[in-house]
Amino acid sequence: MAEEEDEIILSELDDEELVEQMHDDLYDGLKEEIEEGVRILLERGWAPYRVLTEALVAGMKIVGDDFRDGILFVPEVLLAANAMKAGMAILRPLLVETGAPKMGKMVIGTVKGDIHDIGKNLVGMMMEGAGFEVIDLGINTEAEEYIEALEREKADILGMSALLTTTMPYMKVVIDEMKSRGIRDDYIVLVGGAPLNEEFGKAIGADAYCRDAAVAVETAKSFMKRRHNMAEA
Ligand code: B1M
Repeated sequence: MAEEEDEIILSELDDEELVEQMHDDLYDGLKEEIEEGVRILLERGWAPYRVLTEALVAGMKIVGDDFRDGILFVPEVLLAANAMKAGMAILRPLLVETGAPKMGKMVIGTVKGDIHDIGKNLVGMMMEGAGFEVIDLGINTEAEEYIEALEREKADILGMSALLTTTMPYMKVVIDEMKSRGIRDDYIVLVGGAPLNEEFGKAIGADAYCRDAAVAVETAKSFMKRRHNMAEA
């Protein structure tokens, strides 16, 4: 009886309480609760992007902070990541729904040695939502795989993601390989991931560092515009 009284009915919470509860549920890796929370917020008229940023990404930030501080460990973080992905899977079709003509094509992947893919997936979704075609190479991507996909797909943009300070230098390996093959300037190279910054992006020879998925979309759009203008001139 006492247990029943303690049970939280997500749909009975107001928006603020529900988002707070979702942060807790994400922290605890409760996949089904996250899926339910996402659905409730959507039913209440929340825009998919708002659900994504306020309920999921903000919740993951708390997980990340406690992981950094040694309060959470890999197994718990994996559960949280799975719950986050389940929420993202509901949002994905809504974010990518677009009748717009294709803006361009992007090849994206997390670099060699790195298995973090939530941020990369999010960027892919948002790019698709903005009308780009996205070829996702997944995690642990080698230079050769990026280059082969760029050429095969006749892509416009290369997107690379890295979440570890030990894997981010690999982005330079990829760009240097493109340079040595004389194809660097054929593509727009965008990089992102939590440990990067603008200075790093410049230092490795990328066209731009993108702080988050929304910035990646805006940056990609503006580079594509420039590209088209140059092609027309
Ligand atoms: Co990892 N991990 N992890 N981890 N993990 C971090 C990155 C860490 C910062 C945690 C910490 O200490 N606070 C730390 C790195 C420290 C460092 O390098 N200085 C760390 C570590 C150490 C590790 C392991 C080494 C732990 C271990 O085994 N001892 C290990 C590494 C494994 C490997 O890759 N070889 C590891 C493993 C894992 C899990 C498997 C448990 C899991 C990943 C699950 C998965 O992705 N499928 C995991 C997670 C979840 C994290 C944290 C908690 C969250 C990352 C995340 O998904 N964030 C992370 C802590 C943190 O980042 N604060 C951490 C949410 C996501 C939406 O944000 O990925 O930043 P983010 O993406 C953003 C932007 O960065 C940007 O846009 C996105 C959306 O706005 N962006 C791009 C990202 N990529 C882009 C590409 C672009 C543009 C923008 O291209 C154009």
